[in-house]
Amino acid sequence: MTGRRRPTSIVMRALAGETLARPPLWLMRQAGRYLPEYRELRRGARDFLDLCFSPKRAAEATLQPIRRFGLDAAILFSDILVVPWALGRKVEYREGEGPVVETVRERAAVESLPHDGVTMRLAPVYETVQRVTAMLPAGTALIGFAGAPWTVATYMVEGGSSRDFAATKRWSLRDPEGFGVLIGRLVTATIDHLSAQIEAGADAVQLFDSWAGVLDENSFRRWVIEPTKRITAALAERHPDVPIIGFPRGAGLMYRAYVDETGITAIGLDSMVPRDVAQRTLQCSVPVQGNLDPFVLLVGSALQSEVEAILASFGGGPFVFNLGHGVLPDTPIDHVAQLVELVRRGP
Ligand code: 1CP
Repeated sequence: MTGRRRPTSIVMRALAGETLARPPLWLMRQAGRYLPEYRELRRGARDFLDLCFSPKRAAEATLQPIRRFGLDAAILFSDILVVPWALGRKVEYREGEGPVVETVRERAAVESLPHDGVTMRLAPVYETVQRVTAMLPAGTALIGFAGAPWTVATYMVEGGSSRDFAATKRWSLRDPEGFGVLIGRLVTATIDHLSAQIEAGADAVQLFDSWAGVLDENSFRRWVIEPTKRITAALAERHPDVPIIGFPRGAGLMYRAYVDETGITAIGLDSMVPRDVAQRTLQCSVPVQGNLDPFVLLVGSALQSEVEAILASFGGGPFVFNLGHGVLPDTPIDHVAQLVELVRRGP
């Protein structure tokens, strides 16, 4: 079972380093609650994980934004927390509260996690990939994804979302070896999970390191760069032609080391990164993706000028237009349609 390749997709061309007259466009969290058709689909599912693990419905959620806006890539409908779930932890999504994860806070708990079976438990996700692959318009790429080990670890250690990541930072500083065992388990699970998505048909994959920005330099090297490097090395061996987009949100001045040292193919920029710096110091090495502020899209009044500024900064090199983080649930659909129009029209 080998994934089909979509050499005609402009996303794949940009990720391969080509500069295009009009950049490809997709949006992080392009599926989800801002779409009425998603809310309808969600009502029909028992809970969010049920939706993630129903291939037919998850495929539908993946395709909804493609049908509505004709974006250049679809992103698999799933979540980063399916990996802790596949490692045997309870995961629940409570309305208005965010995810709740059964905690892992010491080495003994890590050692009790199952050593294999992750891809077996996540088989419905790969079935979703196969379904989407069969239904996508030619020229629309399919992006698979996983959370990066550090970010997934924060949810497992904190038990959910966090403001200060206190428990994770304490553990990683007090007992780096024990915490390192958790990171190591997540590295392995992530490699297997991404490989299975690629084998089912994903054209490219993205690693979401949403909380990379909260670490000091040493910790960033140890818990963000090193694990990412191990993942990209293993994937490059198994699937040498599949691009890997790294998204170390909030990495700031560490973006450069991340690009130089991890082996990722392309870099996702958050909205805080100054574009002139990113253009000079990152786009010369790898294709860039980003970085419209999701609030600019939500409010709408500065949309045109921001899109023009982004195209002016990055349009002269390999570039994939995206947001700097996910679409916010209150974003008006019209604003997304306007954004697509503005990017298509070009500078
Ligand atoms: O109520 C609902 O319907 C659930 C809302 C929702 C959705 C639509 C969650 C809960 N996850 C998702 C899908 C999802 N998550 C996708 C696929 C859809 C798409 O992108 O179009 C992806 C790529 C994710 C990735 C994800 N999940 C990240 C990384 C990106 C980011 O936003 O930083 C993270 C951190 C999560 C965890 C998560 N899942 C859901 C919530 C509410 C959260 C917590 C976010 C937080 O702690 O702030």
